[in-house]
Amino acid sequence: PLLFFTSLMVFVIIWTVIFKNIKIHPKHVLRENNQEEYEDKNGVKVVIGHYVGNLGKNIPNATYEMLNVNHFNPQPHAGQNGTPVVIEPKDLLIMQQLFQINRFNLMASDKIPLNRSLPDYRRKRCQSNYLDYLTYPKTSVIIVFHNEAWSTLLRTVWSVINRSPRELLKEIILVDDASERDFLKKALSDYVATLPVKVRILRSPERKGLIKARLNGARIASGEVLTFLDAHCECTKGWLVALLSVIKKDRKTVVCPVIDNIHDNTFAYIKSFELHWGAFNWNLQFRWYTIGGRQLAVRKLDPTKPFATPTMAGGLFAIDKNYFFEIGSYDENMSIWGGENLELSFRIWQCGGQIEIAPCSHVGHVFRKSSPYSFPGGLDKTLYANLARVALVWMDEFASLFFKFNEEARLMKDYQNVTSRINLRKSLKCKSFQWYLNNVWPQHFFPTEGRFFGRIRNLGEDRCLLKPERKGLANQPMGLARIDTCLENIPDEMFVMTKEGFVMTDDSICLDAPEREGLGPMKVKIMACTLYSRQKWVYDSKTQEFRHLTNKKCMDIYISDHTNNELVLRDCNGKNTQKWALDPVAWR
Ligand code: LR7
Ligand code: MN
Repeated sequence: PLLFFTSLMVFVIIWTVIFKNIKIHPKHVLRENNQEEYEDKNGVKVVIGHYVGNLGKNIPNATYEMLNVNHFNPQPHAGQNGTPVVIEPKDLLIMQQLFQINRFNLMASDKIPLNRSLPDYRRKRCQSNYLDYLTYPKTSVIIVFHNEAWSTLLRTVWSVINRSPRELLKEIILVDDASERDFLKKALSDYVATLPVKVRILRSPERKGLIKARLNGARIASGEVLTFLDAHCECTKGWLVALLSVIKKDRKTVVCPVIDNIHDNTFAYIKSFELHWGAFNWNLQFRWYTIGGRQLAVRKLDPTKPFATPTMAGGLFAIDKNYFFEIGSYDENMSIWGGENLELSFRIWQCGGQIEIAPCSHVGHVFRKSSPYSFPGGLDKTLYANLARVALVWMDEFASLFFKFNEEARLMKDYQNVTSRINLRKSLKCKSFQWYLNNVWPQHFFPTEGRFFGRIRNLGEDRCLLKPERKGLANQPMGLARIDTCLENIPDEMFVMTKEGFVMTDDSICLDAPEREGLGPMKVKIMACTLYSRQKWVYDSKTQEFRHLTNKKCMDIYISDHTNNELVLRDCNGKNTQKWALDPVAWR
């Protein structure tokens, strides 16, 4: 058998070298997947992924033909080990044109081999965690796409093939959501037939959107677990076992990887913080915030242990297939893009399941600044209609808060028939949204029972607190609006004050001031909520003073001239600029 095995190996290597035209050094090892492994001069192990059917070699290059350019100029070492791609100055103009097609740097992506190597991003301890992986449930990986680029789509596929134990990977299902590019038709079908893993392609005859496309993929999946990925991801070592082990322990836990960033311009792989979880703001936009105290404690004890998250980003997660259908899969009346991640998250938590992030699972995703697709019927008919459905079905009285500040969604709301989803909620005996906020996300900034919600108005100067508009809100001075413009009912003027004394506004922003005096007047700022005592305040309804809990000073307005005024802390003096009214605003 040894002789047979060696001669087989020799044959395989000769075959690959001749037919795939790869020259390898005698001391190098060529793995089955065309990744070459060797030790460099310093004895450091190097892994290089060779080209395996990038565009421009033998695949029709429709996107470039559209622009009438043929730029493809392979760089075998581009992007290896997650490094950034450098584009030569002479190519910059074409690079910019190509960028528009997918809203990421297509030229850079196309230079990187489809099976580029990536470092192991996990903590050391993760390596010994999943030794019993052969007992885990098997999975179907489902990837939906609409007009995706060849190189990003197939690099996603190759990263799954290269970095998942074959024993756990039942199949990869690609769902083509009515793409309009030729190379995603026959060329793709022909190419996937050559892959060492079973890859099936489902085609939607018309554009359905990612929600219905995923549902179609899920229905035909033969794996016990469904693992969803966006079409521009890269899975890193150990990503799958860390997900499946969670589902093996409890089939009602839905699990997400840590989502790293593949830079939209350089395609560098950038590891992200493991200290974030998913939540959302008053506009129902998905947001990453710092994880809660209980989860921090879990991480301190064991940073490899999965921790709970209030919501998921939506694109990357694994779920037990039967559980997925038991709890109502997706809302089929949601179209194209958006909102389905919150709908699924609320449903899982409110109906008895849970969502976790597995820190030993790292998957990269190309984050883009804008969307390359058309939204048939416009954004209002898709995203806002989807979000209106989320609110109507799952958010109880808090739906009114969302509709109050979102005209687009408010206009769509009366056209939604959500009866079947409400019935689902009843039949599953799901808990209330208030329960969800209190128990799953106690750090939330929604106006639940016993909290003040409204404007905070200064009596001396007729101004009210205003969340500054600029991005990157950390450590900025609090804004102040003149009272005549202060009645516009915009969310930036709304504050929640909790029983514990935190003054919070949308996006987990809190009123903050230093505990001890430094140089100059103490400024009141806004900061990401930490729920530490420096963010605690006491409002005295008799004296109408707003005092900082630890330094006992009073919130005051300091006006130096007409354009410049600031919120500061001063010794309490009973003057009118230290008097504040809390004006409640009705939202129910
Ligand atoms: O009509 C469409 N049909 C599709 O098949 C529109 C899109 N798609 C595909 C598309 O090709 C892609 O593979 O759907 C996938 C998601 O679309 P993207 O990548 O354009 O959007 P995104 O990355 O901004 O999407 C995030 O939000 C979406 C809301 O509907 C989905 O939940 C995505 O899965 C989600 N992506 C992630 O969670 C990855 C991490 C991003 C974050 C945070
Ligand atoms: Mn995406």
